[in-house]
Formats: sequence, C-alpha cells, structure tokens
Amino acid sequence: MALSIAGSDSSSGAGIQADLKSFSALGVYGCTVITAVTAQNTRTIAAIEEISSDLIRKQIQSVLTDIPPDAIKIGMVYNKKVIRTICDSIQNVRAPIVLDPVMSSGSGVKLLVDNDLQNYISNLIPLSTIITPNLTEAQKITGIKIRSEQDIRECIKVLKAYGAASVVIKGANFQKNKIIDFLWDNDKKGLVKIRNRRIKYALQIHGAGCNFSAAVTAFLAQNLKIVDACKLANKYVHSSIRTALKLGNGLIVNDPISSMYDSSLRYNVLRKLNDAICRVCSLGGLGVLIPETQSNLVFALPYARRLDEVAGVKGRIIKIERQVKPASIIDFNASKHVGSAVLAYMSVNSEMRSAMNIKFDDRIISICKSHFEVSRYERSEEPIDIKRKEGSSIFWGIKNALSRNDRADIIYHLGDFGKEPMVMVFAFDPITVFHKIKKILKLYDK
Ligand code: PXL
Repeated sequence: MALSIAGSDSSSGAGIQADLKSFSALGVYGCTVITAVTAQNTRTIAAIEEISSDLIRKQIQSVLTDIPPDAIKIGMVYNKKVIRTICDSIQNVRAPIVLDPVMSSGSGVKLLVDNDLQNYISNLIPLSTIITPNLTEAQKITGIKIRSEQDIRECIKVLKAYGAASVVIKGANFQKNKIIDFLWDNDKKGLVKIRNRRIKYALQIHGAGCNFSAAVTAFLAQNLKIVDACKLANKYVHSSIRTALKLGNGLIVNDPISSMYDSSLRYNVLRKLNDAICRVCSLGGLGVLIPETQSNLVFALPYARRLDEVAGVKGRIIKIERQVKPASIIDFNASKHVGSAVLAYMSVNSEMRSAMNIKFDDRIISICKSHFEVSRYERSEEPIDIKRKEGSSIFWGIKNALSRNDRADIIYHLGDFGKEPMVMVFAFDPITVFHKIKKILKLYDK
C-alpha cells in the first residue's frame, strides 16, 4: 500500500487525486490523508482551506494503525501547523518517504505559506528518503540560481546538508530537445542523469510533478531501488504528458492513466480499421485505383509518433484484376509509406489519423479537386540531406504540402526518377477514408 499525504485538487489533475490515479495505474493500492482542500479549475485556484490538525492526525492514525504503508508520499502541506501535525504523526514510521516540495500551482497560487519555508526545511526534509523538487522549487529551497549543471550539483549538496537522503531535481532544460532529471542516489552514493525527449506544449502542464513523485512512491512501495524508481517514474510521466488533455480554458492537464487504456485504444483502432478494410475490399472495381506499388489503409493511435503506433495491412492491399484484397493480417507497424504519411499529417493536425494511397492520373486529380481540398509537393524540391535519409521523404513531402494547405484531404506528388507518382487520401478515421475513396471511384469509373 502507498499512502499520499497531500492536498485535494478539485480539477483532479494534481494533488491527492493525481496520486491515487498514479498509484492505481502502477498497480499499488493507495490510501490518502488530506491536508487541505483547494477549489480550483484549469485556470486558477479560487480558495484554499486547511484541514484541522485533529482531523489530519486522525486520518494518519486511522491508516497507520490498520493498513501499514510500504511507502509514503508527502505533497502539499500548506503551513507550519500542518507540517507539525504530519511530523508528529509519522515520526516512527519505517516506510520510505517521498517528499514533493510543492510550493505553488502552475496557475501561480501559493501552496506553501512563504514564511513557513524554513519550518518545512528543518522539519520535513530530514525525514525524507528522497526529495523531488523541480528547478523552481530547488532554487527556492536552496537560494541558488540554477543556470548550469554545476548549479544543480550545488543544489543537491545543500539539500543533502538539510537532511534529504536522496535528491532528484527534475526537468533541467539546458538543451533544446532534451530534459534531464539529476538524481543523487544515496544507495550508490552517486549522481545519475535521467534523460528524456522534451515535449513541447504552448501551455504549462498541470499535475506532472505530483504524478512523478506518486510514481516514485508506487515503485518504492514495490521494493524497487531508488534509481530504478526514478527512471521508471520519468518514463511514466513522459507518457502522461504526451497524452495530456485540454479539459478547460487554462492549463493542459497530464493524464496518468492513459497507460491503462492503451490496450483498449489499440483494440478499437484495429476493429475500426478492420471494418473499413472489409468495406474497401468489397468495393467492386476498386482495382482501377490501385497503384503499381499496391496500396494500404492505415489508422493511427491518438498521439501516435512512431510507426508501431500506426496499424495497417501487413503486405499491403493488393490488386487482383479489378478487385482488391488484403495480402494478410492487420497489425501495428505494418506500413512504412502510408504510416509515415499519417504521422507527418498528425504532427501538424493530430486529428488526421487515417489514410489510403491510390494511383495518380490527371483525371483522378481533377475529380479530387472538384470535391476535396487538394495539395501537392514536388519531390524534386526535397532537400538533399532529407532525400538521403531512408523513410523521411514522405514525412517532408506531406508537411511541405500542408504548409500550403493545412486542411488538405488529398495530397499528391508527381514522382521522381524511379518513384511512382502517388495520391494520398486522408481523413480522421478509416471509414471516412473509405467514403472518400468510394466517391472518387464512382466518378472515375463512370
Ligand atoms: O502540482 C502541485 C500541486 C499539488 N497539490 C495540489 C495542487 C497542486 C497544483 O495545483 O493543487 C493540491
């Protein structure tokens, strides 16, 4: 069991609600002690009220005397009264303690009274097995301005001197495309850098810090070593940020349970694709639209960035006289060409998750132009360094065509030396691709 001692967030992106989601997603039963209640949405926090010392103490005792925790997380504590109550109540607990020094919300509201920071430092930090500040929090606690890796090392020294056993400073963004978490691992007595790709959003993400410390707590509760707990928590939060939700008008909210519905999303993608492919293959005479290199119909998972997140027909959809047939089964990672085209479109508009390629001829293009939004690219304009990299031509081409019309249903190119010209039909889902293809065929085959 993992216990979270933290504040309630009515928008459920952070605080106790996020902690419970992360514990559950990672297979650990969660208990909670609420220290304060915030009234908040994605835009702001309208009010905060602390819970009485007596009720906090009773919550902690109720849990500890009956359901011994395997790890404890401490999040928002608000003020020195709450700090004192927590310290008094967990003095003799032996479970590892993850201290997330929550100080203010992403919307800028204080979650720890400024004057009580010293109290936090001298009473809570010495109890922690690991403290998990982000850059802002590490700067505030230590008074060190972080501009470089050396500054982070200095911060870690200070936090250890304050009594933290291990320290992880999250989210160092000194490099353009990378994020690094710096872990001082007290078990190994060494510094570990945990790297990940930076995900760019225009807005700040709400809840990522809470989910990181909750994930570390869940992994420690499962007896993992500090270093493994931090590495896994980093990966876990990365995917919760990747699948973040635009719930309201303010901050984007990370989604820590997306991993739990990954398999149902995959099932739905395969099922919808299968339905559409059955309909495509029963379209009489579709063979006339199939190119020499054959065809594929693909459908991507939401948030897809890699080919193993795009489903298609293994071995393509093939032409037999005037009819078409799937060469084999439907699976992920089945189409490089059409799969890359969809990934390229999704990097501009994440809703456009499906596509099928058909052959090029002038009459097809003129039919498309009178019924759909059409854009094109010239393979001859492709920069030489992209041409050399296998599989990147189509990605460049689709983005190039979208830079001229970002609402295109149809994107084509006229081919190049040894490359067949091609028409790509896009839609939100495969059944809509099917309807577009059906319309083109009807007008073409008159
Ligand atoms: O993300 C820090 C945090 C922690 N706990 C509660 C919060 C927030 C941020 O808004 O509301 C209750």
